[in-house]
Amino acid sequence: MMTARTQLDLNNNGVAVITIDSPPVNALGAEVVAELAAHVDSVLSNDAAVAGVITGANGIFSGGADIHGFGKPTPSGPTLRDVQSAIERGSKVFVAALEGIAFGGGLELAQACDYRVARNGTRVGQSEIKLGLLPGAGGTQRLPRLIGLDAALDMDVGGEPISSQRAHELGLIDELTDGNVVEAAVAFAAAHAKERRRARDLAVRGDRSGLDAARKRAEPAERGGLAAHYTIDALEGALTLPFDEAMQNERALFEKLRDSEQSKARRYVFFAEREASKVPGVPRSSYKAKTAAVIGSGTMGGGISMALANGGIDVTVIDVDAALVQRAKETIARNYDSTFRKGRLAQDEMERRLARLHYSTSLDAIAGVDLIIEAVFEEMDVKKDVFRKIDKLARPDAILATNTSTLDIDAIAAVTSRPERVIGTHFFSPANVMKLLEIVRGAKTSSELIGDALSLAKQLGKVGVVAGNCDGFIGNRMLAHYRREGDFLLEEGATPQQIDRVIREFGLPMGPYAMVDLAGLDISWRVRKRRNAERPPLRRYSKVQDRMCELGRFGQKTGAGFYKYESGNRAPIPDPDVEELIRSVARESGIAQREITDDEIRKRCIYALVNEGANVVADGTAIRASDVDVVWVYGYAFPSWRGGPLRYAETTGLRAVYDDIVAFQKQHGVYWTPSPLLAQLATSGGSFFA
Ligand code: 3H9
Repeated sequence: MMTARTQLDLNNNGVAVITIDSPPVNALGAEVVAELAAHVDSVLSNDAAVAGVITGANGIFSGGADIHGFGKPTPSGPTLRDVQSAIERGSKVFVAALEGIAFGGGLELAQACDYRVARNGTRVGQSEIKLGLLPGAGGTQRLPRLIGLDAALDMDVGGEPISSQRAHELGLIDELTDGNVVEAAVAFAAAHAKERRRARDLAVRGDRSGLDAARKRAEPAERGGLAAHYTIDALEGALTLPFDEAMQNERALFEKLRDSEQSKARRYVFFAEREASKVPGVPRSSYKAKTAAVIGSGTMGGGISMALANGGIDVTVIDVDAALVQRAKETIARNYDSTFRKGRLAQDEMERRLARLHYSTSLDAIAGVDLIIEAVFEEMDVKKDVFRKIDKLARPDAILATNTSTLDIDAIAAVTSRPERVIGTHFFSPANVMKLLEIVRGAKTSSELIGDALSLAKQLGKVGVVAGNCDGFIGNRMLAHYRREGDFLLEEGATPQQIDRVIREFGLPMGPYAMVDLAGLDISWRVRKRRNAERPPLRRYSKVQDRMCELGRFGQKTGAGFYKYESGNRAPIPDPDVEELIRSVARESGIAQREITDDEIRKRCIYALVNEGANVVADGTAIRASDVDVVWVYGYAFPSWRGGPLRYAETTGLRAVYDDIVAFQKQHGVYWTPSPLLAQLATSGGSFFA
């Protein structure tokens, strides 16, 4: 529970200072807002006060409205909008003193003040859209009046925070300071006490051209874009309606979003992400690595090295041969340069990151570093060999991590003298971009090390999810079922392009076949060969992908996979040869082809995830159902507006999902054995999240 508190201090030569002090992020919950309202009234009615300053305690202004409050009945007390109106109606100048962060409703509170003073380094943002909301306290009305419509559109629809420096350039912040921001704001308020400057009185700069373009760019409303469309509608009100009417319009749109399934799902993901870092029996850690070595300089090794350098860690990239190391160095430099050219990375920051990267052909470079991540070929013997060497050279307290996506962590740890220091860190490709880090605990991994790995994930700006040690862990274990159904559907008559379209329409950015073409068919071929040895011989098995691999169709890198690719172009082109190959595999396997509906594709691919997701929870591979959803949202781009596979199943109705799975079992056999956990929840009216 947060302790709701605000303070009022009238001892600043007539400038009253109101401090929001409600850890952890000074969220504006009902109690905080009620106290704020009372303090604003006292400042306005106190003749000794010439002006007011509003600030936040503990180095931050505010993280915005209290997100916990959105699912609850509306409280009867004053709202944030009432506080804003009181400031605007009153006769005194208010100055917001910003530091740390001012997000969402926090930034909107500041916009209702006459002026804003910020400490350098503050980040400000209208982040509501990430929660499927829109700024509901004037962020679509005061903001375009302060910084112009196009810049407001960027902030409201993009949702990314901007620096105080940029906000100053845009006119959102009136003064920057390196010193004490409250003192600076008090001085500013005293100096401008007679100069009211209400955002609501300013004219909106801009026209509707940006709005029209943004509408075209936005995802369709029914496919995750609801908040974007409503935000644009609310911003349009700044051009077409008087201020108070536009505010009412904004409020009505905000309430519709707050009650929408898309926003509920995104808010669920917000809390699920934070929950994932809380692991029973694992102590909270504030571990930070300073130095690291990554063994293996391929796509994964290079991406992981960049992720580490981005997190402020000095990294040595190690590979056996100088040519490989040189190639990695060039690829990394090219990747940074391309991000810089797209305007997503400042030059000085790019240079700092590049300076953190070192290269070596000798394993000796791992001696002395805090963290070692092995990212060599996905082959058990190769990994074991590397770990034997690491064990001899690494510092006793170093973290020994393996970036495997499927292999047994315990078998790898067993070749070392310190299995308690060995952990799996499964990065997702491209590792410098994807937010998920699966942290795989071996049987002997120490709890402290798991805590440190979760803290490391945070240092890298990633979401860490702890997974048990099994083939594929959480994500890839479920993926195998999704892919299997895709391949069976191909044999039964669907085409790769049909399946990919259905999955895209469901909300993933890529279907399974565009994805496998991108990742390379050879990667999963290797895993399949290993798994084939374990598969009961009479079980149905699709040979489609093996046949493609035998023809050298490894995907984009060979110009052909499930699609054809023109040289230098990543756009997939449907290929009649592939359809013929699939037909011939179906004939050989005695499978009669038929028309497959989109509905069947969606259910068989997504429910395969749900069923295995339930097994993953039941056997403890995932600590909780929401961890499964976090893995799928951040590792596989499952649409966050659906919340993840298990939440999706719940909103669809567990009973309905279960009944379909039972029907699939009758038709297709053993692969569709319903998860006992799903069966139990579906038949008893239970919930994964109870
Ligand atoms: C809004 O403002 C609507 C308005 O337009 C209209 C109103 C009418 N509420 O992330 P962390 C908790 S919508 C409640 O680990 P960090 C969080 O759950 C809101 N709780 O720390 C966690 O709790 P726990 C718009 C919140 O330093 C703890 O704080 N605002 C809120 O890495 C620490 O969080 C946003 O979208 C909140 N608003 O990052 C901002 N925010 O320890 C959303 C955080 O129990 N928040 N908590 O797990 C963030 O982006 C990040 O949390 C923040 C801190 C940058 C603030």
